[in-house]
Amino acid sequence: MTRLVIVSNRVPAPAKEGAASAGGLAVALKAALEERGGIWMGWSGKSSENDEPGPLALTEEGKITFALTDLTGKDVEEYYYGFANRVLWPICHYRLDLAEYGRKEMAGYFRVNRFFAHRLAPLLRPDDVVWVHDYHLIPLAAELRQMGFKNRIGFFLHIPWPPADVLYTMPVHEEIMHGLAAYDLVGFQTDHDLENFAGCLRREDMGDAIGDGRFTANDKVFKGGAYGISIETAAFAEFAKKAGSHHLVQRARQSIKGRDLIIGVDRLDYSKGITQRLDAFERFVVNNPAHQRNVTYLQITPKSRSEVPEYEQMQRTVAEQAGRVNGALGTVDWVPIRYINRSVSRPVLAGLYRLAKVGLVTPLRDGMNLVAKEYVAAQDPEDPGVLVLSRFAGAARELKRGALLVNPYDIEGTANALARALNMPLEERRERWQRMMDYLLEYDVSRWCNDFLKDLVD
Ligand code: GDG
Repeated sequence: MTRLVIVSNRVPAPAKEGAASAGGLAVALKAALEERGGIWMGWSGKSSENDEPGPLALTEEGKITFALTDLTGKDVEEYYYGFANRVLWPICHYRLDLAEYGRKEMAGYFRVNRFFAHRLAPLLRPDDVVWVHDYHLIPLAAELRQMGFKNRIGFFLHIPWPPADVLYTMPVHEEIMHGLAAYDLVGFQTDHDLENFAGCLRREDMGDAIGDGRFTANDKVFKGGAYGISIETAAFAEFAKKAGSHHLVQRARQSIKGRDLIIGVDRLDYSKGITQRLDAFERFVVNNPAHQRNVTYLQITPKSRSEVPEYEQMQRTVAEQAGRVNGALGTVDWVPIRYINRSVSRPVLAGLYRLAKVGLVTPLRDGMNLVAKEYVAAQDPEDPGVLVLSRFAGAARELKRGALLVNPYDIEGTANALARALNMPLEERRERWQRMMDYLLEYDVSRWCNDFLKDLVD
């Protein structure tokens, strides 16, 4: 079996608390590496003081070699914050109003990708299969090709892919499209993203879909497909069941006694629709006096990318909004919203999912959204909660037969869905949950990983 080489911006730390606690993606990719032997390369997360980052740091773990590189402060500023997170992230989430096109940042992005290619080159063997992850590293294959590498190279995009009208507002869209066309397989989360990609190829007569999952561009044929990422469903279900005895989960259960818990879990990011969701919860409480004082909404929101101005601003907006709603609707013995602006441990998170009657997952745009899948897997089969899910999450395409789908821009509609979820009879809850769970057990993260690698190698 050929070796596998994974390249991603960040590389996970070794798992300490067992499989499900590490996050499904890391577990699945490590298992694939363990099976075939291989390398996982990425940024160490550190920036070097000098202009020249030191040598690659290599660590062995079983049959896996982790290869980490530092970047310079300028690299991090331009490639990571500047282009990846202030251009590609907003553009791919349809937020062209938030994209900041700096020439320096664009150049930095391509420069760091070249740097990654040069760092990887001495480690690569001719028959290695390379799997590149996410928007930070789109030009990597083109750089490797330019250096003469003929290896199989695949790319998976974890975030959405926008339509041509949105993508083409970006000055370097051509380079980005050429970058994607340099891969042997380009994977997206959903068919919808794949269609958008084909539309982008067509728009400037660069290429087209030619059927059977194949595309042409630059006189070359390559494959493209939709591979919805998932979680370790069975392991996470077991993990959540056990998490019920965690002392913090018991304390949470005690503190909401007699009330229904609604849970929202998101990195603090404008794509997640947190402010619209708080509005919807407020509307729900106002419209449903019978539920007042009987419901608690818990929003867990770890900080994220605080160096980017839009995120820093949002941090204030969400905190103010939660405070305002609590001030307006709270009573001497009831706080409607509990807002936690930091990360909670994975066992506590799993236990809280299981406690909650409703999982409220309403991104404005999301590649997949693993929180939706984790919420479903964590439920008690005898008395499962209801998933209220945005139609703009990739997960909606897979879970639509069980979740209550909402348009997160429609505050009244989301408020109504909350009422419907909290009033849903047990039998309907069980049926809906079972449909979602059956799907998630079949299409778990190992399936995602194997399907992608099979298409890459075939
Ligand atoms: C990108 C795409 C795509 C969150 N808060 C805590 C915590 N989390 C964990 C969740 C979940 C993960 O973070 C978030 O994953 P999502 O998929 O929901 O969202 P992104 O971070 O935006 O991920 C997304 C994903 O890539 C994979 O391809 O689905 O669309 O945007 O696992 O549980 N974990 C802990 N404490 C927290 O407070 N322990």
